[in-house]
Amino acid sequence: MTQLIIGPGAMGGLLGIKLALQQPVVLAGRRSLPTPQSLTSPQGSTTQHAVDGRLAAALTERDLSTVTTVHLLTKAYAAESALAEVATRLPAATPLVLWQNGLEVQPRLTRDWPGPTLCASTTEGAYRQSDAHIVHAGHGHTWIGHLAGEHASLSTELADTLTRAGLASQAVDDIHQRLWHKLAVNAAINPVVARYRIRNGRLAEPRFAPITNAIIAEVADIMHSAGIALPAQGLSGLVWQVIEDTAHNRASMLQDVLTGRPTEHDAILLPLLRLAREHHRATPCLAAFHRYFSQRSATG
Ligand code: KPL
Repeated sequence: MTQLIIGPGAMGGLLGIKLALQQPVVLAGRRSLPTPQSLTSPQGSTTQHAVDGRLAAALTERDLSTVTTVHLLTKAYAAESALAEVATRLPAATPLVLWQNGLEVQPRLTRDWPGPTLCASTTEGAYRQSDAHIVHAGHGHTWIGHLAGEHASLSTELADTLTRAGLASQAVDDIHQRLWHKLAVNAAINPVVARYRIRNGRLAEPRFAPITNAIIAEVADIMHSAGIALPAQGLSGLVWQVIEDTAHNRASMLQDVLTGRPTEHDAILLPLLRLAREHHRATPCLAAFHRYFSQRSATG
């Protein structure tokens, strides 16, 4: 009954620590983690947790023989290669849960992975203060489901497990739409704040608001043309609400830029650009941001 977590970043570490209070957990990554790990709660108290942190490539078939679920929490661009490091040594058809941003990797792995493949979308707030210290900055909610609405009982079982571990979760049959809404919000915020190196709240300033609104209009047009339901309050309403709620945040893509990591521009922008091409929609802003980040990553 072991849960394997691949990608021991902030959210992977938080998930590992929480689940380990109930059942065996292996936290696997490309480098080993110090143990114990400190976890600071949203209320500010810090606790110490022994974790079974391992190098993914060194895990043997025997280490993996009791794995009942794989949670993949790497960045989107690293998901498939990280999974490939352990895939052939896992029990046949092990259920897989994908926690990535965007919608690049989820359809591919749902098609190719031999076991049931679920997607998770979360609003839990967490960041790593160091290799040995995770801060759970704010409680959120997690939704779990299959892209085509299959595996309902497995989704419910997993959501219950996460909820018992202290991460409020719910199984849903519309995870595809929820991932699209998250992608739309990310597309309107992340490229702009990462390019101009600003916190989310500054998007409301006269210099940046027109850019944000132009992206919102392009994304809403693409979703509408493709028949993807827009959020109840409209895309603009949702995006500006998230900007207000996260005004002090450094968005994930900005953090990637500031720490010299690759950005998730493909995972966030490519599904939109592809859909726009399919439906003959114009995307000058989205295409310009995608070009900017592609050139940036090509030149290092
Ligand atoms: O999810 C986010 C991110 O940082 O990637 C947003 C919604 C942009 C909040 O910062």
